[in-house]
Amino acid sequence: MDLGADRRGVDMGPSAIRYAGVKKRLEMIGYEVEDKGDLKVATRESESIVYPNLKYLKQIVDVNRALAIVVEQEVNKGRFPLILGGDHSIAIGTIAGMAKRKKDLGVIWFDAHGDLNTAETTPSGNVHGMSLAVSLGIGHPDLTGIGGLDPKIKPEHVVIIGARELDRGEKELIKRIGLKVFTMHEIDRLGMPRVMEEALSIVGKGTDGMHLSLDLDGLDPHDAPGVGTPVIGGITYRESHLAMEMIAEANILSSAEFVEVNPILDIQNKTAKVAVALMSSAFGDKLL
Ligand code: Z70
Ligand code: MN
Ligand code: MN
Ligand code: MN
Repeated sequence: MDLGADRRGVDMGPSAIRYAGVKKRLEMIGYEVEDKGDLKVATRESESIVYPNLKYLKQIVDVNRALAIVVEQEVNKGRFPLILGGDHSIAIGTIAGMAKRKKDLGVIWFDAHGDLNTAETTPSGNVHGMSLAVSLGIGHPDLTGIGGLDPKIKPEHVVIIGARELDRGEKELIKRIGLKVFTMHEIDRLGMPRVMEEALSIVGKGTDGMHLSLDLDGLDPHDAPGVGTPVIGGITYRESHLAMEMIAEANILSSAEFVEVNPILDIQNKTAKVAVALMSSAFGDKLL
């Protein structure tokens, strides 16, 4: 889906990730992989914007309702949901589906952005900049109501890693609800090993599972050029791998999504290949 973002092309992200060999790579580590195919998403050209501060609200709600249902179904079968994006608005459906089974879901939100806007604070009207707020129960009721009325996650179980472009309203919300954010400043200062130790201790405390929501723009554009909103000064390829390896070691991951891969802006599918490499580390692949 790309209805949650301005730049076109992230709707092709899942194809690029498949083409980069995600299924083979996960099978090589020893997993049984079933590709459920794509969700049905409205075509932008056949739709129109009704609310400029919540662009394509209805279409995004429809996709996320369907996603929440399939995620819940797969978890009920004992499977691990791995979601490929697509713009980051799909986190709303993933987390809503997981919340049906996990009352205290921990979340690592790996991103250059906070995705903590609402219709009132958004500078763009793009729902991909609102998905974490929505999952916390803050936002338009059509979005926060997907998969039930209660907030899907609690602020004390969430960490953001890699933030370097937060809007004013997002900063205010972070302070108001006491959200833990490891900005690039903390990563520079403490180093990725300490950041991940602290992050994993937060998302592992009083929780019954953990979701990884990884926006490829959390990485530096040098390593991940194929994203809709590149922001310089990001997490390196090596630091990201270490983060994924530490997640694998913690052994608490219960779902994951890799989003915002934009093949139109990419260089020879590099960003999709990076996504696949990071997935293999998160799923326990070792160098030796
Ligand atoms: C900005 C907004 C955003 C991703 C850009 C940008 C949000 N804060 N999220 N790319 N993944 O429009 O709300
Ligand atoms: Mn994002
Ligand atoms: Mn982002
Ligand atoms: Mn708890």
